[in-house]
Amino acid sequence: MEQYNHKKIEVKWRQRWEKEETYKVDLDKAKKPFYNLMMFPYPSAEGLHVGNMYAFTHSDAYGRFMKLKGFDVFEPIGLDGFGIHSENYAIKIKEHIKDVSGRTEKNFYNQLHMIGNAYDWSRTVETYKPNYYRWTQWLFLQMYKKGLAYRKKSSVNWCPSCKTVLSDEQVIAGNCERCKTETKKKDMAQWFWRITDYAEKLLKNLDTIDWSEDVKTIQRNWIGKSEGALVKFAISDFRLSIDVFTTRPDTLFGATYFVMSPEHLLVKRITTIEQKKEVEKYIKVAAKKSDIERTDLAKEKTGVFTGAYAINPVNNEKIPIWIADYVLAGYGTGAIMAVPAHDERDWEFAKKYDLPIIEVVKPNITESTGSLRRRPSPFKKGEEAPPQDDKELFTGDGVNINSGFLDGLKTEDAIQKMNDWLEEKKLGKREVNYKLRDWCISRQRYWGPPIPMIECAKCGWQPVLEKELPVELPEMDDFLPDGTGKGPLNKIKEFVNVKCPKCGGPAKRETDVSDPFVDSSWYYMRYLCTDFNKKALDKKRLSKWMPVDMYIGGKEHSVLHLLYSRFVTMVLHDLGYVPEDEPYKQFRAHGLLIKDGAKMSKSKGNVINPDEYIAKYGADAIRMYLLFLGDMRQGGDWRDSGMAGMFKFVNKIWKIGTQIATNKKTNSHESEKLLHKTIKAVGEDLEKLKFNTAIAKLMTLSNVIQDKGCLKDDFGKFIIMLAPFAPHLVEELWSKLGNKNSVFKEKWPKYDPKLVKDEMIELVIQVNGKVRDRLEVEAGIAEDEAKKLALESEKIKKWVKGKKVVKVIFVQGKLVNIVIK
Ligand code: ANZ
Ligand code: ZN
Repeated sequence: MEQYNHKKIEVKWRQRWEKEETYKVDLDKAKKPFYNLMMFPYPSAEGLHVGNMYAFTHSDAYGRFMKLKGFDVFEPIGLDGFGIHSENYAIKIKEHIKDVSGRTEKNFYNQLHMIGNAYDWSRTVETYKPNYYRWTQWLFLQMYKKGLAYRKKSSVNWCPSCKTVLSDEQVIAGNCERCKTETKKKDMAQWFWRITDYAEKLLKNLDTIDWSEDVKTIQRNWIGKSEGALVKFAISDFRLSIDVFTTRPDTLFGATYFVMSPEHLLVKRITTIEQKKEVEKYIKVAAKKSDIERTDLAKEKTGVFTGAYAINPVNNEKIPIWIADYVLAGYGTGAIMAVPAHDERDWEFAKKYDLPIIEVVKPNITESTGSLRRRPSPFKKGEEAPPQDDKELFTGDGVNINSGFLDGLKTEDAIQKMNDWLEEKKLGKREVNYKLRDWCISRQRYWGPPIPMIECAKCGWQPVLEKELPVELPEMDDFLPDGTGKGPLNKIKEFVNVKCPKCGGPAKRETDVSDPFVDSSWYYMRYLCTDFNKKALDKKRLSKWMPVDMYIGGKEHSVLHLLYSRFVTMVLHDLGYVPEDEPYKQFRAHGLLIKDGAKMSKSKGNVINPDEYIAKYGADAIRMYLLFLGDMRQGGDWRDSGMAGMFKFVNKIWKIGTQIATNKKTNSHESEKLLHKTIKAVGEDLEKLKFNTAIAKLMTLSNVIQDKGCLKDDFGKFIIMLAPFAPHLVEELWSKLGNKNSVFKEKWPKYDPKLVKDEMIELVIQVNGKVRDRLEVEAGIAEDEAKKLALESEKIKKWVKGKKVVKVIFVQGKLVNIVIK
């Protein structure tokens, strides 16, 4: 018998697909459009990582399944080639980034061909080519015109190793998302995109999109909506007042001191001469800490008294003003009223500096939700504790005490009443705050699209005219960032010195480039419009194809790419360029692929190189193995033994296939029933992206077919189900069965409902022991299902109507008895 020659077979089919344009979609004529998207890869020169392949294979298997279900599946691919990772690699190997990029692209696309995905290769997109980044710059200009792009000096995140600023989303637990170096805060003027204008919409729309729940939760928390009030505190001995943001205006009677962030602009003004030295010292120390350190609950609180006092507006009490770094400059108003009895941080601070504590909310015994913490008493038995120590920290909702006009009210009512009171007296107002900050998009690096702005001494910042786009990235040899805070482009005089687009006078170009996440914030729409050279996007095209039907990718982009691209889509929608305001109808996150229980990493030497394995086992066997490893959401653990096992399975299918094709064992009906059950079950699994269980079911069926044989036609149905996973192998077997066309021109097989049913039995339904109905049901019917059917029977309803059902008894395979009173 002919051996399974994966090398020959896989190349043969890939060439045929290409020649016959099997996966090319006519975007305008497609009748049942289905946009199947996988995340934009940013490969290094080493190329395809098996982690990419893991994600892509799942996405592709789903796309192929939808194609077999009769959809016109558009599955594009491209390359996100701009960015620091590419640049750093070029620096490392001492080659020019342009040459490296060209090579990377070639190698990467070759690899992508080899894994056998159903890509439409006629619509690739590469972010570093002028015909793409021209439109990325156009996007900047649209933002600018809408007032959503602005330049501001502020305290931004600086990565000392990448020598550039980063957005808040790119700082993960204090470290650079890319190189893991600890970031610093630096005061610099940068370009921002006003994503905060869309905070409410970004939050609200989450309820309308079908995404992995955990990713939605991460976005909700990141947006961080919080409803509260702004309260005005007058400053004693000054004609001045300072606002605080609080989520608990009901605790105002318990505000016993006031805290400003060390960076608050009014600190210098109110600090007394006596306290000046200490305050200045403290400000210096605080400036060195990251926000993460400052807000870490486990860290000991520190602070300094300013010498000044604020007036609590509800009782006109003088309360001391401190500065402390647990209050952040960038949130709310950068100042708080401290309520130590009901806020954990304030509690610790008050204990440390011996500040007064007044309890104003007590737990509502019947419905308390918060936590009550009594500190272990430092006093021995018999000793008298000072009165302050029987105070308790209580952070939950409850009932007000010691609060004048709020006494006796429940927290939610107390909040409303206080807010009404504040608004009436003009001492405050209701306020909504978001944690989300504007997106800092400028980068002091070379390998990105130059930001299309020009600064004129006379006219200020001016946008480059749209017809002048692209602002081409000039060639330069020494593109290393120098850490001065200026991008490398600043070194090229001919690039920098230009004429002002407005007055024609001498002006200077912006030399920062934009964040690579800007490139990837809109690529999925460009895939659909690569044939338009005079505009970025074509609305008619987008109406037909957007939003993306299924997007599969990593969770690590939850608040990066997945949030940015939603924002950009919303803006372009509001500007009339995009018909819908959400980019992805469905998003499913996949888990991580690991190796022998550990994360793959170069230092451990356990990185799987797909090329090597493809050469040894063929792409189909690897695809099958990656899909079989575990549930997509959980990720999987690669083991070479498992890979070898899957290779055996692929060979077994080949063997059965060649037998059936030569008419051996083709007159048996014995596997028919299982075939139809499998068609039903595998279809249901694939709808839910449960590739591993689908493959397991096909393995079971293959055993039965091997044993008992099957009709040629039925074997055809079996391999169509395998086609999403092992497309080359199935094409070859399909043609061996005598078919002329690609198997992907076929339809997903239909099951015969009669054959998927289990044996039927007669289930007797009794009411109080008397037979009142008989139902035909599957022999294996579950208890719940049987009881439900019994109670829904029209005949039974008559007997049960108006009575109370006391008990329902189920006897497997026999009867249901309903006991009524
Ligand atoms: C008084 C109070 C009493 C508070 C109480 C809480 C409990 P979220 O939910 O995160 O919005 N806060 C306000 N601005 C702050 C800043 N810049 N840095 C640090 N903390 C700040 O939290 C809002 C609460 O966090 C506010 O409500 C304020 O403390 C504090 F029993 O005000 B609260
Ligand atoms: Zn000018």
